[in-house]
Amino acid sequence: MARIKETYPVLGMTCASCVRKIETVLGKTEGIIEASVNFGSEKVTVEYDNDKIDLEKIGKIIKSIGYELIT
Ligand SMILES: [Cu+2]
Repeated sequence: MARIKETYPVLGMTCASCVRKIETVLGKTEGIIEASVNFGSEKVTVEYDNDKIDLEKIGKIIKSIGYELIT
């Protein structure tokens, strides 16, 4: 298990339900240990197992629900 914890900007959020949506979707994703979004700073902190998922895949998931992860 290769745990990585990083923070990246995320674009496209307009309200608190955007925050919940991103946290919920990431939280249900295999390999993601914890995800928390800060609406004020427009950033997501994600802790994941790099053996199961990588940053590119996380970015694609975020994109699929309408937001953009800046890495
Ligand atoms: Cu919203």
